[in-house]
Amino acid sequence: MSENSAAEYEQFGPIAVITMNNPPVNGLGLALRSAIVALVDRALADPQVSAIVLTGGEKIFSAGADIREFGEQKQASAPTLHDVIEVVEACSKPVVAAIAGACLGGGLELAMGCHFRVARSDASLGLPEVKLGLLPGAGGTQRAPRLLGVERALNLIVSGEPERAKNFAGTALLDEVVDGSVLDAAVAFARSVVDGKLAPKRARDIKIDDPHAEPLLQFARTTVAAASRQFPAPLQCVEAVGHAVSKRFDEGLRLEREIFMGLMATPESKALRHIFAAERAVSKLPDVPADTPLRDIRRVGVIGAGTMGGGITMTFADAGIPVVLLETKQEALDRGIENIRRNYAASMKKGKLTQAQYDQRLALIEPTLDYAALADVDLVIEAVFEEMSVKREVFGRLDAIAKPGAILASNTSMLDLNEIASYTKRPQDVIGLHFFSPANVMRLLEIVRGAKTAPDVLATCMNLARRIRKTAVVAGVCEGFIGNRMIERYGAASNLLMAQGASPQQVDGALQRFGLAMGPFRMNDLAGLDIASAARKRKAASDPSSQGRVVADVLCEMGRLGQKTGSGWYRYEAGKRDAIQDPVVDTIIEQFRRENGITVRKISDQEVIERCIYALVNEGARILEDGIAARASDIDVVYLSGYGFPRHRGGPMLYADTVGLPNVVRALRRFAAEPGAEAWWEPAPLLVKLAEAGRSFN
Ligand code: 3H9
Repeated sequence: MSENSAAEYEQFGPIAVITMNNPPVNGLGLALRSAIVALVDRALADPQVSAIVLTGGEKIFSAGADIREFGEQKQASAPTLHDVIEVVEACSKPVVAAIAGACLGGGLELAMGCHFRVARSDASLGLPEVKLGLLPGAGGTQRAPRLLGVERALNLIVSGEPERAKNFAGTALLDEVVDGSVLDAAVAFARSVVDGKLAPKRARDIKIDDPHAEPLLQFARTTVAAASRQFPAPLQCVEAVGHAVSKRFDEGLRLEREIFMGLMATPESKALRHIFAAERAVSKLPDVPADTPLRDIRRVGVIGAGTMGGGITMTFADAGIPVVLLETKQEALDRGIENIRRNYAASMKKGKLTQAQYDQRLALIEPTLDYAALADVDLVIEAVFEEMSVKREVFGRLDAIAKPGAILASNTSMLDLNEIASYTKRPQDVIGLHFFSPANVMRLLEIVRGAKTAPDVLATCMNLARRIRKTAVVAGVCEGFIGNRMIERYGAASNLLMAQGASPQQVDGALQRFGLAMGPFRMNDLAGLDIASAARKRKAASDPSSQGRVVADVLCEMGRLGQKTGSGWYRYEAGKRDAIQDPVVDTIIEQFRRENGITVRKISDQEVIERCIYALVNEGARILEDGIAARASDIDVVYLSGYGFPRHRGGPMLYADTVGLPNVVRALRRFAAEPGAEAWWEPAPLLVKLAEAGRSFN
C-alpha cells in the first residue's frame, strides 16, 4: 500500500484501489482533490492496471465539498471538484465507485462521475446542498436526472434528504447494491468489467427523453415557490434540473456552475452555512476535552409534576430513559400524571404514537411522594417553584438522599445557580438544566455551568442532551442566562415602541415579516403575561430604580393574561389561536400614553426591526463580554432553536455581522442619546471594539 497524505493507493491484480482518507468525513478539500487526480494518473500510467476502484472505505464515502474551504482561495484552486470529476469521467480505464456510509453532495457528484457504482445497501446517498442554501454545483443537477429520471432527481435535489442505497436498486444510479464488504464487492465488480471488456459508462452520454419533464418542472416551480419564500435555492435547483432537460450536457453544467456561484453569495446561504458550523461548534467546550469520561445516566428523577416537570419527564420517557417523578402531595402528583397521560393520548390520536409506545412510555414513569425513591437515580432535575427558599429545601434534601456521584440539576430560569449549589456539600455535582416550555417539544436546552460544576458533569449533560434530542448550549450563571437575558431587552424595546406610537400589531407584523415565528406581543400572549408581571412586581419591591407599571401590568389586572384567558394583547376566540386586534387594548395604550405624557410619533417598520433586534444584539455582546456564552454563534443557536429566530438570517449575532457592526453601533448610539433613554441602549464595549477594528462577531 502506498500513501499520498489524503488518499491511499493499493493494487489487487489488475485493479487499483484509491481510498480517500481525509477524516472526519472525506470532505473534498484541495489536498484530497489533488490526491485523487494524482492517483488516477498513476493508475492510468501503469500498464498492469486495467480498472480503478474509488472508495472511502467501509465507513464513509464522502460528505461532499469541504465546507470549511468555502469562501477561501483553496476552494477555487485547481484541481477543483469539477476538474476531479472530469478526470475520473474521462478516464480511459473503467472507474468503479465503492460506496459505504455517507455519500453526500459533492461526494455523490464524484460517484456519479465514475463509470459504475457499487453501494452497500445501508449507505446514505443524497444531495443536501439545498440545506446550505446552494445547489449541487459539481454536475449533480445534470447527472442525477440522467441516472434517476427527472422526477426522482428533483425530489432528491429539492428536498436535500438522503436516502438509503437500497432504495436506488434497479436505477442507473447504482449498478450493484450489496450487503457486507463494499470494497470486496467493488473489486469483484471491477474484475468482471475487465473480463467482460465493458467500456466505461458515462452519465453525461445518457439522453433525457421524458415527455412528462416539462409539466413536472412546472409543477415543481409552483410548489417550491410557495413553500420556500425566504430561500432562493430550492427554486434555483428546479431551474438547474430544467437545464438538464433542455440544454446540452456541457451547457447545463456551465449554467449550473453559474447558479451555484450566485447562490454562494446570497445572505441566505451564508446564514445556513453559519448555522451548520454553529450547531457543530456549540458542543465543543474549550476547557472540557472531548475525551472527558462521562457519568452513567440510566435513571433520572424529576421533582415537581407541574407543566415544566411533566414536560421534562416526558422528554426522558420519549428517549426510553426511566424517570421517577416526585411530588409532595398526592393530588398534585395525580394531576401531573393525568396531564402526561392526556398529552400522550393526544399524540396517539394524531397518529404520532402507537398504543405500544404509549404503554411503554407510561411504564417508564414511576410516580412517587417519597424522596427515598430518588436515592438511586443518576440525575435528578428539580422543577419546583422559582423561589430560593424552596430550592434551598429541595437541594438540602437531595444532598442528604442522592447517591454519591449523582448529578443534581435545577431547571431554574432566573435564580442564582451558585447559591443553589451552596446548599449542598457537593457543588461540583450541581448544574442548571434550563428546559423551555413545553419541555417535551422545544429543542433548546441551556446547560448552566456553576462556578464549581465539575467538567465531567458538564460533559455528561452535553452527551445526555443528544440522547434526549435537545440542542444544548452552555451558559454561565447570570440572571436569565443567554436567551431570557436577551429577550428582556427585546421586550423592553418593543414596549417602548408601543408606548411611543406603534401598535402591538405593527410591532408584531414588522418582526414577523423580518422572519420571526411570532412577534413579541403574540409571544407574550402565548407565554402568559402574569409571569413577567409578577417578576416586575418582585423587582420593583426590591429595586426602586426598576421599571414602573407598564401596559402589560394593566392588562394583567384586568385578567387579560394572554391566550389562556382568551385575551391579552389580542383577543382569542374559543379553541382558536388567531390573534384578533382588540379596541380595548388600543384604549388602554392611549390612556397609558396620556398618563405618562408621551407624545405619539410615527414609527417605521425599519425602526421596529432596528430597535428590537439591536437590543438583542447589544445584550448578546454583553453576554459574550461577561463570558456567559463561549461564542457569538452559541447565542445564534439559542435564538434559532428556542426563540423562533429566522434561519435565513442566521441568528441575531450573524445578522449584526451582515448589517455591519459599525452600522449597529451608530444606531445604538442614536437611541442612547435620546432624552430619557435607558442606559442599556449604550453600545456594549465589545461591540464598539469589534466595530472599530473592522471585525465581526463570527
Ligand atoms: C457541496 O458538496 C457542494 C458541491 O455540490 C459543489 C462544490 C463545487 N466538509 O455532522 P457531524 C464535519 S456542499 C467539511 O457532527 P454526523 C463537521 O463539521 C456539501 N466538514 O457528524 C464535524 O466536524 P467537527 C454538501 C464537514 O456523524 C464532523 O465533520 N454536503 C463536512 O452527525 C462531523 O460532522 C453536506 O451538506 C463537509 N462537507 O454526520 C453534508 N460535513 O468534528 C453535511 C461534516 O470538527 N454533513 N463535516 O465538528 C452532514 O450531513 C453530516 O456531517 C454527516 C455526518 C452526515 C456527514
